[in-house]
Amino acid sequence: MFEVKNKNGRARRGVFSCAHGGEVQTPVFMNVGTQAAIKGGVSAHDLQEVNCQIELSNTYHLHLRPTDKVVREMGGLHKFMNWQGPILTDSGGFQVFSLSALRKIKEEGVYFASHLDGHKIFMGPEESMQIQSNLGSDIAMAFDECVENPSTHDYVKQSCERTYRWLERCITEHKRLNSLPDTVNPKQMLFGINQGGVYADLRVWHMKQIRDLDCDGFAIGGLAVGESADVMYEIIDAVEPHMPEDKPRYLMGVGTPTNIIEAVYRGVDFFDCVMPSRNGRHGKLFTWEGVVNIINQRYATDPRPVSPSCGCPLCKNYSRSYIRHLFKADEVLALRLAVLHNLYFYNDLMEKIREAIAENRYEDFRAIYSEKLA
Ligand code: PRF
Ligand code: ZN
Repeated sequence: MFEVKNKNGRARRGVFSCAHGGEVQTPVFMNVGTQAAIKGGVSAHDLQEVNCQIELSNTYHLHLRPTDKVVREMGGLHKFMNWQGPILTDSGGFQVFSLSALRKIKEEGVYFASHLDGHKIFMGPEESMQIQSNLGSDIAMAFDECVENPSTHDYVKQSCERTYRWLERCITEHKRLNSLPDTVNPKQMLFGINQGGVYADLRVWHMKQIRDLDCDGFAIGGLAVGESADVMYEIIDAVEPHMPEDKPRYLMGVGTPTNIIEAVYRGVDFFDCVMPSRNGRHGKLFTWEGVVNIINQRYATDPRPVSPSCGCPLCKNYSRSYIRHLFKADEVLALRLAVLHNLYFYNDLMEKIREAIAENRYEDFRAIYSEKLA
């Protein structure tokens, strides 16, 4: 279920619901727990404290370890990680390309070697749907090829034609799995993924091909893979007018606060990114005044919280001096507190974005924060 409640220019404030959890307010940032845990020692329980609305996990990683069979036997991903809110699983169609060695792409799917122990694996649209069905996520992503940047127009054309055929196979298999009597989550949704590299003509062709297929939402994939932010915005500008108005739009793996503000401005509703957890683990803390590199000497005796207005477990309890000390002393608590802070910031950013759209002042919000946050 998805409903757009307000529009402010192309920016949309909406409400989404699925089999788990209450209503999800969009635009939303999905908090990334690749292996059914958030890196930096953050649990599903902690996610509630940072106002997370949706968690995201990965088909590729969980298939390799502990395997989707184990997760299924444990009652599905919600029970396994003890997160009762919505979960989206990425299809493996990106991780196979970014992590595995020796991959060979054929019409039937991808042959590759595990990044853990090198053993040979095959994954195609049907396998990806079967794994995601075993995981029991609320939203399954279609199996796609995220092409490298740069790639030739010829190659990208062939690839996105194949990704289109893969989506048709995903839909067929997804319907079959949802109708089996012992399916973990028979209400699992499926989102299609637009590809086409940096070529606007291919992007639009592909979007027009997939927009009428039976998907619950549509993602824009294949961006934030090395092209400039301006090229990314141009591609969103080209594709967005061809996306259904009444379905959620998800920009995969994006991005910085500024990237998110700019993409919301162009009509995107869902985001995910490892940036808050990855940067947090390196002592880079997001604030409304910009990024604070907490390891800097200037914070050694700074008694203030990282961000006075922040309601996260770090800012409510500890000084800049203390968190800096934890980083310098290599305490794991440093990572945990920093990641909690950054996730809180991202979820807070989305809330402020939603308020601005609802109050018809998104243009002003963007003018202030798009530059300030970067
Ligand atoms: N496809 C899938 N997952 C993704 C991407 C994609 O293109 C990206 C690209 N930024 C991130 N995650 N399936
Ligand atoms: Zn904080």
